[in-house]
Amino acid sequence: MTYEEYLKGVADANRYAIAYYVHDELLVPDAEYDRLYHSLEAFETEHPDKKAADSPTLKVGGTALTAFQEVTHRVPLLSLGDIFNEEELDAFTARIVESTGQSALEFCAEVKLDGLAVSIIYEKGFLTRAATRGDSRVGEDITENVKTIRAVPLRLMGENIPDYLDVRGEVFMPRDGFEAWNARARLTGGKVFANPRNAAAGSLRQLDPRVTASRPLTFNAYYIGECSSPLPDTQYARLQYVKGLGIPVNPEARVVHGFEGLKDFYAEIGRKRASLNYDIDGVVLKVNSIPLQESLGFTSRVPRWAIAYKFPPEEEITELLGVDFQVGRTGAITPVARLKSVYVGGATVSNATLHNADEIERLDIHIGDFVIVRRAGDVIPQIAGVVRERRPATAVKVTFPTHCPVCGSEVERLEGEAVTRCTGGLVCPAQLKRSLSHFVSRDAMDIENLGDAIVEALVDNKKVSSVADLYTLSVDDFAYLPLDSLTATGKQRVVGTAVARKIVANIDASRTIPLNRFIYALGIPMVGQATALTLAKHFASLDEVRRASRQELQRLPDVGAVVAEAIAGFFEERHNLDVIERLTLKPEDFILGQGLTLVPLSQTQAATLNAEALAGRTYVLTGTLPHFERSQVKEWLQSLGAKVAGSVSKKTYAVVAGDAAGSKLTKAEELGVPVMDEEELIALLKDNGLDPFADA
Ligand code: 9MJ
Repeated sequence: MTYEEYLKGVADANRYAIAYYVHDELLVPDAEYDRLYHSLEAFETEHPDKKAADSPTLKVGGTALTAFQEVTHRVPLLSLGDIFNEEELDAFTARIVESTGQSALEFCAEVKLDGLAVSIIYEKGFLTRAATRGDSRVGEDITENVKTIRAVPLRLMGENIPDYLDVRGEVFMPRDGFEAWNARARLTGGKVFANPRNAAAGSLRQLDPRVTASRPLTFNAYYIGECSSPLPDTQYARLQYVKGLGIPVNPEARVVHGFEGLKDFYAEIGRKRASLNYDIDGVVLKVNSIPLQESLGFTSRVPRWAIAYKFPPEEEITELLGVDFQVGRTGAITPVARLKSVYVGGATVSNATLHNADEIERLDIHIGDFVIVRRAGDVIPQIAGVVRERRPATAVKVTFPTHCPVCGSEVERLEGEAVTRCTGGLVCPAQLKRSLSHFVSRDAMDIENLGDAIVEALVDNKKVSSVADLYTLSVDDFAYLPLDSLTATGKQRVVGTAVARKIVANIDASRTIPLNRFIYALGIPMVGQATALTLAKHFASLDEVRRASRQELQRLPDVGAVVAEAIAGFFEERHNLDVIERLTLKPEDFILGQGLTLVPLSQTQAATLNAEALAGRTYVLTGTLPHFERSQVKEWLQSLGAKVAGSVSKKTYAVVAGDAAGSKLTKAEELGVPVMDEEELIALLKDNGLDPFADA
């Protein structure tokens, strides 16, 4: 690579990054970007003296500092006044109408990002300094840390780059990055953050920029503190100007009119709040015209032309009443916090996950503690922290049980594992109930009418001690099963003959089942529908899957060492083999005298499938399709290498929508994600060698 080629490579890489982070456009595939990046790295290793000041390789972070330097902001960072209701909004707009004499006011309405305010200075187009807000006049120099944020360009882009620019905005951690970071930290014993704001603050306050570089931070600009070039004369146009220089701005910002426009914006963002990929704590409303802003000026502390209109919080304090330990299908014991009900993040919360034993230790949580509950987006409620000062003297430390709360077997925690498990296996009624529920579920054996209440009753009345026993049950076994609930007249409710007949017929109908569904139904740890399908496609029979070595398993797509270990380990357990044998051989005690028949994938499917055809694409299914079940469509798409997700995002490749499609379709339309109907889906499948009508 020549020096000229290197410089062009740097410019290209930066152009791709700005397209991605600022304009949400992918100009080249990831692999192409990676190749370019590595070639730049290689050149820099050979010619360290020629390394460009805006090379993307600088994003990994340079040498560590010993302390942060103070910096005095040439123009102080603004803080905003807060309002909480419509009356206060009315007062805010009325004041502006009165002092400007204008009634048709235009505002720039923005979301209020909940991160850390920073000032970033560009000189002659290059990022030269970044600082925290501090006390608004004096902050800390965090230049090296901010330089590692992928969304922050090291060099501005475009034609008329100002000599000097001080741009302000928020550094924050997106929710997906925060969740992924914490999930990993919980597995590996790393640093767990209470919320994305703390995560962003903690990540920026690192003396070693390489640590900051490892955290999924991003940035949105919302204000210009100072600029040497003439600027547009509205806030909204200034945001577009900043965006044009290659600095990301939040896409929700827009111009609205008058009190009604502000009210609508607040309501609309409020509805959208849970589905955004970042925390916001309100909206920021700014008079759009800069000359009007200047005429309005400041009160002693805050501008008269802008206000923060806050949302109800996504964190609240409540009391920990107790901790339950739930036992899952694989014996994993999950602590669940029972809370005094509290309204938070748009819902009443009375339970929150405590994840595992480490989390209980980390929080040093006591029954009777006041805890901070966080409920943001569609993630299950979490305990973000404990308010230590409010711990009552009577509080009792929570300890993890040494024995299973359901069956009394010892619990064990394997080396390097985050979870603690009950060792009782299917002797444990809790595990048996969950195994049964999974076994009969729609994507597994699809045995209808056999809901959780009946499964509970079967186990509690000792009608079954493994999933194989299902096939030995008669109509009478079900008909007189007592259910937990009472009838309206206070009598014991039972399943009844009509439902019992249906269940037995449905059990019977499940005796012939595609191999992939059966593998999934077994509930092998780490084996979901996609992996089950991979196994069924690769191996002709269950026997072959059972006998496959760890090495053989690892050669399959998407099967790593951990999954291979889980599969092989499952088939090494005596009681699992016993259950499978009873299910698939034809023991006399089975009603109708017959076990299961496992059908391999049909010839048409197995022979023509190109398992990579749709690799890298994520589809979302919604609504009712005229001819096919969603679970069937999901299998087909997965068999062609696609992923099928439950919710729509910018990364969704397409949404397959049937009748009565709801919010997912709306979301797809909002995000501009392509939508296909069943006919288009059939064409797609056929184009890739899969005829959906062949198996019908
Ligand atoms: C936040 N936090 O998202 C401002 N902010 O403008 C937005 N903060 C702000 N604007 C001037 N969108 C001072 C603060």
